Amino acid sequence: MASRTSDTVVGPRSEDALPSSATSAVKIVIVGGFGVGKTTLVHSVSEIRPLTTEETMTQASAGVDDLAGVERKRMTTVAMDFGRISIDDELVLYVFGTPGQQRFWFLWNGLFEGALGAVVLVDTRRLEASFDVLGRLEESQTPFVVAVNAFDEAPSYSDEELREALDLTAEVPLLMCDARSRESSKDVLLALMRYLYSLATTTGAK
Ligand SMILES: Nc1nc2c(ncn2[C@@H]2O[C@H](COP(=O)(O)OP(=O)(O)OP(=O)(O)O)[C@@H](O)[C@H]2O)c(=O)[nH]1
Ligand SMILES: [Mg+2]
Repeated sequence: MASRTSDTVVGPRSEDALPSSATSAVKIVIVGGFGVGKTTLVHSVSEIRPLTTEETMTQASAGVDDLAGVERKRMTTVAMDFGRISIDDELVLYVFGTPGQQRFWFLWNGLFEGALGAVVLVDTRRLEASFDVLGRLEESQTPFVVAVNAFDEAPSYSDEELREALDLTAEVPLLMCDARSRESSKDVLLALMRYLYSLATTTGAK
């Protein structure tokens, strides 16, 4: 359980809001089960000091939070992560990381407002932690890509096995990543942008 005494809220500075040359800003969300690496990804891609609302997990979380596979985890997101990345001179992405713990999921509706798409981060040690997330995205018809965050001890599966386990349709992009790497995390965001673009062009949407 999170402790209210150890709030860490670190925000971007006001001058970080929008690069002066950017003409389009797109909001995307990073979702996934508890401890899959959402905060890590937002921090690794952000070109501004990210906003982060993490709290220390205490002994009181024993029996409440499923720490299997993430025993060393000490902090958890209680509201959101926020970062920014410029893709080129014209396009800037605002990246929102959601809380992974189900008891904070009531915050999702606000975080999803205006989002064009989502990245679902997955840990193969705990695939089932992604099921609810995927269901909610399908319900809300939010386009998404799935990125498997490769933890060292995690089992590796073929794309076919993963697609079957996660019940992904063939068109949903599935890729591997290392959320700690800026390049790898950026590739995930670019895969989402390419997917959104392909959906927009095939459906004739603007
Ligand atoms: N080995 C390895 N560790 C990682 C990777 N990504 C994240 N971690 C570690 O995994 C732990 C959990 O990462 P977080 O980024 O806090 O996960 P989260 O999804 O934001 O967690 P919640 O907000 O609690 O749901 C941290 O200790 C990270 O350092 C990765 O790609 N490889
Ligand atoms: Mg987090």
